[in-house]
Amino acid sequence: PKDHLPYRTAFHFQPAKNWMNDPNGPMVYKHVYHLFYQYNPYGADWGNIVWAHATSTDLVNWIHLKHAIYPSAPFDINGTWSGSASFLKGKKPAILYTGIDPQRRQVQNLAFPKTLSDPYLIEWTKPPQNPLMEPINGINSSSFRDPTTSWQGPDGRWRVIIGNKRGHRGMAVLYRSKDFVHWTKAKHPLHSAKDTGMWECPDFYPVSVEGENGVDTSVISKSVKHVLKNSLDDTRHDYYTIGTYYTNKDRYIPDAGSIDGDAGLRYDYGKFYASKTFFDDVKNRRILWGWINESLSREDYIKQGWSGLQAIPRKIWLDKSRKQLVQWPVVEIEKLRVNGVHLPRTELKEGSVHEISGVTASQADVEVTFELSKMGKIEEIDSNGLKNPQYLCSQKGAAVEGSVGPFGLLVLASKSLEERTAVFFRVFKSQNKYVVLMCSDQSRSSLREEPDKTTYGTFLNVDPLREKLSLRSLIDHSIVESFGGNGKACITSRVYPKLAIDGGAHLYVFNNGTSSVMISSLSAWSMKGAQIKYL
Ligand code: DQQ
Repeated sequence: PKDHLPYRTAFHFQPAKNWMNDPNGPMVYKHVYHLFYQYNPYGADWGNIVWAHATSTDLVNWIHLKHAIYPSAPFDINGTWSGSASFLKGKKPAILYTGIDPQRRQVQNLAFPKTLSDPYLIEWTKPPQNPLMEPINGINSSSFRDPTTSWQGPDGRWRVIIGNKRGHRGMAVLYRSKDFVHWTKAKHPLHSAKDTGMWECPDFYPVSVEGENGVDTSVISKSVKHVLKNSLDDTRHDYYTIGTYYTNKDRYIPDAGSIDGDAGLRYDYGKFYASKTFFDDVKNRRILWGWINESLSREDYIKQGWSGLQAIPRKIWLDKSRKQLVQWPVVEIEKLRVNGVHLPRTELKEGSVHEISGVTASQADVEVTFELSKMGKIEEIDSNGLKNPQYLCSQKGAAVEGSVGPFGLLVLASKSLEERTAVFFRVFKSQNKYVVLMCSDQSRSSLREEPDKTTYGTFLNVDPLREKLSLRSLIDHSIVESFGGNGKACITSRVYPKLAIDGGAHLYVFNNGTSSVMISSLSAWSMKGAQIKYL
């Protein structure tokens, strides 16, 4: 019951209480989806980390099982940190994870399911050969963690990368193995980049150059490109590049224009960290899980007794341009939709705010598409303005009138709009080209002073004259996950309203620009809660 806890979510993945961070070892085994996660059994702050475990048959409703991996031997006695699952011959799952040893060194360990016939994989064992990889030969023992899903090269040998840094150079250290137990460090990392700091939770996988289907992690062919994602400890965001994996040299090289580090592309321009993908061979798609932390002080989340949730799992694939990825909430989440409200084609006049009634605004899914056929005068920006979209969004928030935009949604809004989170677009012109800015403005999300209300933003690679501008927001009490341009840009925010909770929450579509815009379609649904069971 969430009566005394208005910020608990209804359809996002979260444990009953306490601290949760990184998603670990996601996989599908015998048609059952598994999610493990970094968890503190004793409190709502980080510490005492074990691998908690839950399973699902639809990625929506979950059964929480007992902890799968926890400190039990010298090689992990001080913590069982992040890692990934791989499938060995005969579809046998194997987990590589980081253990913290008695000297507090980071080492890599292996765990196997005890009973392969059990689709829930409840019991795990650790082979006596652990640790399999140790921080020796110049590897810094406090920057050596988070093994990826392994892949097999054309020679049949296994490869895995481990996050690392040397000085301030971020690195993906490469290891190879014939039997998954004995691992040898390769001379060169798979990839590295200067001035990026520690690479946490790397993820390396192929994406098909055509269509939205996913491919298995070991697939190497002319019809795939590769993605390397790193979670940068320095900025706490997940960045990725798109490039080519050269198997002859075991090197990954980002495409020209695909930049390493914090000038590069992000999965999400709000909160989203330590993410990990897996290949779902049941539905032939690649799915992305990511951790979303609180925007509260440590004191406040300890007080509320829980901290952190997982984003709705997203299907992820390569955009037609081959220059960026596209993400979309897994289709299964749509089965929670009830009582749909559909707006006919409507002109959204300058300065208008239109309430979308009939949905539970604190727990909703909204999709809206705008058309900008007649654009009048457009705000100009120079190349400086193009450098920092988040800053631009904070300067030109929803309350700042523009010409084309701001227009979009006011979510988790109170009746008189003292509280609202604004997710919107604003169109600019720069050197005779249209530029679409997408923002999530939390500055007025709560009358409470304490939560962090930073505004987020990014540019959206859509031509607003030729294409419609679409926005989808998944709203779940204290989280808003927004997808612009059919998933070309994602922004996730955490908000803690005082008035706009439960029945006090409202949903609006607004236009604070001097040009009118056309809503070509708008649909909103109330969302049922997911079913969560505890074994
Ligand atoms: N969280 C884990 C580490 C990882 C970090 C520890 C990223 O393995 O580097 O809980 O959030």
